[in-house]
Amino acid sequence: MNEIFMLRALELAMLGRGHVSPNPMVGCVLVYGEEGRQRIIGEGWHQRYGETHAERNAILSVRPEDTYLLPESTAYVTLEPCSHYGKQPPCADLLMEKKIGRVVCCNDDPNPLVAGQGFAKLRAAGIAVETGILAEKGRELNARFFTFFERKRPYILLKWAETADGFIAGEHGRQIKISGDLSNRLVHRWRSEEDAIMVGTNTARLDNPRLNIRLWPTPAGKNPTRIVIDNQLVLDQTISLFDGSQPTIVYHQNQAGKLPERDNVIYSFISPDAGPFLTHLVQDLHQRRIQSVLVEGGTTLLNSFMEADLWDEMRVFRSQTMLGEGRGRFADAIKAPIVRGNLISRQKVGEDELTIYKNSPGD
Ligand code: AOF
Ligand code: ZN
Repeated sequence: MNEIFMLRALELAMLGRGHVSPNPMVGCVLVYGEEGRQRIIGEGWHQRYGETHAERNAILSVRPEDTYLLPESTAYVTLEPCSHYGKQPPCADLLMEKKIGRVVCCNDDPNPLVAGQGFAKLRAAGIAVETGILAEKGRELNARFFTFFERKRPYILLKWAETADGFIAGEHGRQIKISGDLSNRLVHRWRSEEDAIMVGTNTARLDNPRLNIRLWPTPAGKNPTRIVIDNQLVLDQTISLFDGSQPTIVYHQNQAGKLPERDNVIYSFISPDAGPFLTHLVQDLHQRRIQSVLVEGGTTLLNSFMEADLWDEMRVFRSQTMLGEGRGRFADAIKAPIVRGNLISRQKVGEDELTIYKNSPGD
């Protein structure tokens, strides 16, 4: 067993980022021969939601004159081969049909449609299976997919930009330019990688955001679903979020509210008597099969996610600009949330500093 091949499979899997959700990113490398004189005879990855899986793409890439080598080859797959008929036929069956010699994986598939049955099928066919290789890397790669199935909620990323003196907005929430152009472009890239983007009522009203990916246009880039919380249904119907250009979900608690009919806008009621609002909201997102949410503010919403301990990752831009230290006419400026979690990375993005933190259960 050679970890270098699994690293290669992980690298291939990543090529699917932003294109395969709600499926996982999966890579597969087919390696022929004994330790010391191995060679790759096929490679593939899951490229697009609904299309062929990694294993099939790897098998398809093998040159016809090499296919006889498969029984003496190992398939390095980042995730347990599937055992069910979904949009694609089962990969476990394909590997059996091709008489692959051995299968090595990072992780078991948490999807209940598979969950161990892929490995069981392979073993029953006499194929040697090893799992748990570079398991942490595999889980990190598909953190959204694993969180969705294991915690029954989307992976939650909190993002904001703050001034050097710790403000997120001007007086009474007035929008101020904080992060630079490069950071803003990076945020649009992040949006293209997540299933949904969320803002609270004040941000929707004061900033009138479009929450699209206009600064990261890629042919395949999909605009995420927009989510806004409008508890009492007070938002003006002319704001950009209601322009029908992207699917938009409005969460509210106003039973008596009259819901406007709008293209591409769904209203979802959460009963004020139901218990913790955010817990219900993330459960509802789970039911809608949304695997990840980028929460873009404002402070109240970001803080509520932190207080409910419903978050997985924090991405914070700190600019070099100073707002004025909360004095004088800035006395009513809005303080940025306090960061918490484990420091993962810190880097420069243009003139800004980007710091990423992750939440780890129990700390
Ligand atoms: C694999 N290899 O490359 C992927 C797998 O609807 P389908 O047929 O595309 O199946 C989707 C499910 O299959 C997905 O939820 C996950 O459990 C598994 N994805 N499995 O063997 C792959 N993408
Ligand atoms: Zn499959």
